[in-house]
Amino acid sequence: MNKRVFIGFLVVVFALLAGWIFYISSQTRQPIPMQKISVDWWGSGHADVKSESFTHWNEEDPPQVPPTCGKCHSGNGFIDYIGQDGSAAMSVDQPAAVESVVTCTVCHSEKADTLTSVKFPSGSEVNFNQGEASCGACHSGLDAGSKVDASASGYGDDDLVPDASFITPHYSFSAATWLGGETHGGYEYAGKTYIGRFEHAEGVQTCMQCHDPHSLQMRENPVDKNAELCAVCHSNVTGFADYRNIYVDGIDYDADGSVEGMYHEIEGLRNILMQSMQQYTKDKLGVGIGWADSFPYLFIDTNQDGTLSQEEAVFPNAYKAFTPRLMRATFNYQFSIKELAGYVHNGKYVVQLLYDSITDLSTAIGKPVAGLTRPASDD
Ligand code: HEC
Ligand code: HEC
Ligand code: HEC
Ligand code: HEC
Ligand code: HEC
Ligand SMILES: [Ca+2]
Ligand SMILES: [Ca+2]
Ligand SMILES: [Ca+2]
Repeated sequence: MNKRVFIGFLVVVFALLAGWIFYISSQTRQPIPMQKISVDWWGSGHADVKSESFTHWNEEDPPQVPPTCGKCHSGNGFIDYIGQDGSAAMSVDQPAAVESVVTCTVCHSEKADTLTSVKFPSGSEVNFNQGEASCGACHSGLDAGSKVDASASGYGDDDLVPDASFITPHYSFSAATWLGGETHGGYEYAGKTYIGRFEHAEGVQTCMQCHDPHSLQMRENPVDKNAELCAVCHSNVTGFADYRNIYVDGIDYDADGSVEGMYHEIEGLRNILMQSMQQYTKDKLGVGIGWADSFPYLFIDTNQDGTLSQEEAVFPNAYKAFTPRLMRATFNYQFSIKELAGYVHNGKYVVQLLYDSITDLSTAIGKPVAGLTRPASDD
């Protein structure tokens, strides 16, 4: 091989190598530095050891999270639930530790990696992508709307159910909202059809496409790192505060005369539902009702002035006069509140539930609410 040919050969090899390195580095995503992951996680609610979610049982004797609550309120309990501790899978077999947060090993283990389906309180089982089934397992809610029928069966719609209490879906049941009529998280009325999972749009269709699993915040915009994730499609969005003003179809669901963001349409319907509930309890049961953001949420509006004073919103004044019709409505009312992101996860499903509860109450109080719109189920 003469010198010239050899140099030519080297040039070709070098070019191929450079090309290959360029190709590889453009293909493989840089791994996220461990330090960033830790910092992100520490800043999230999953790491908040002082939150009510992880300290609620601290005063019990002994301080333990009971098995029915342990799956979601103790990292240690979740590890038991998936059987990573050697115990039976899909059941919490022992009381779990308090102040045990959602640590790295809750989501990163052999059993967590192979978890691909989630059982919902309605009994429905739904397949999830790898890594997202854990989100679904803890953000599924505790009771589905069907619990109302189970508790009130045998009573007429407007009969008082003895010893009844407020049946609620629990908190942050985002996966149940997202899946809508596929998992029947809300109280779904007989003869009505409900929107299933919120397909939304390409790139924002699953938990992990929107949420960073460590910070839990919204991911970066794949097109423009300086813009919001949502701004790719919702051009009015420059920050979190604008999410509430997003609407697409331009429908005035709550008939207040203006087309507003999905968040505000839901809020409007919820206010109408509260007025209907107040009218219903006053007319049919002779008692006032109101909602306040403290357990158990529904209280007697003693002086029936339509609002709850501080003296009225106290535990001993909890609302207890439930009929099956009122249980259905109050379940959906709570469903629209205790998942703060329902308007993003599946707004139209929430609108359907509120609309149907308003309609159900109006047949009893004989006062139809005009102009409201129920989203179609076939979108
Ligand atoms: C072991 C149960 C469990 C798992 C698994 C879990 N979460 Fe959570 N999550 C919780 C609890 C409990 C809270 C409330 C924490 C608090 O109050 O500080 C929460 C809070 C949140 C919040 C509210 C934001 C915040 O910072 O508090 C978001 C968003 C969230 N989780 C998303 C997810 C996603 C996405 C996944 C899957 C990658 C997931 N969660 C997996 C139990 C869980
Ligand atoms: C399927 C998962 C799941 C189960 C099971 C579960 N919870 Fe929760 N719970 C949650 C999530 C998620 C939150 C987080 C709310 C938040 O973001 O602060 C929560 C919040 C709470 C809170 C705090 C409410 C507040 O206002 O901050 C209490 C109290 C609570 N749960 C009690 C219980 C009890 C008691 C049980 C057992 C009977 C139970 N939970 C079972 C998921 C669950
Ligand atoms: C709530 C569940 C959850 C918790 C808690 C969690 N992770 Fe993750 N983690 C995930 C999921 C899901 C992915 C895959 C993310 C994806 O596909 O982008 C992931 C990805 C990763 C990756 C790969 C990142 C990359 O380059 O794409 C590392 C490393 C990691 N996690 C480490 C940790 C550490 C360390 C902690 C604790 C500080 C932790 N995780 C806590 C769910 C979790
Ligand atoms: C389209 C993007 C998107 C998808 C997909 C998505 N989320 Fe969210 N999620 C959000 C936004 C935005 C918020 C905050 C909204 C707010 O607080 O106003 C949120 C809030 C939450 C919260 C806090 C709710 C509360 O009551 O405090 C939880 C928990 C959560 N998401 C879990 C999930 C889970 C689990 C999935 C998958 C089943 C999921 N999210 C899918 C965008 C998304
Ligand atoms: C890739 C485009 C795209 C991205 C990114 C996107 N969306 Fe959407 N969004 C849509 C489309 C399309 C619809 C209408 C879907 C439907 O009605 O079935 C929609 C509907 C909505 C709705 C319901 C509005 C209504 O009137 O029914 C809300 C709320 C919403 N998006 C919030 C968000 C948030 C918050 C983000 C960012 C975390 C986001 N979207 C990111 C395309 C997108
Ligand atoms: Ca177990
Ligand atoms: Ca409106
Ligand atoms: Ca009052």
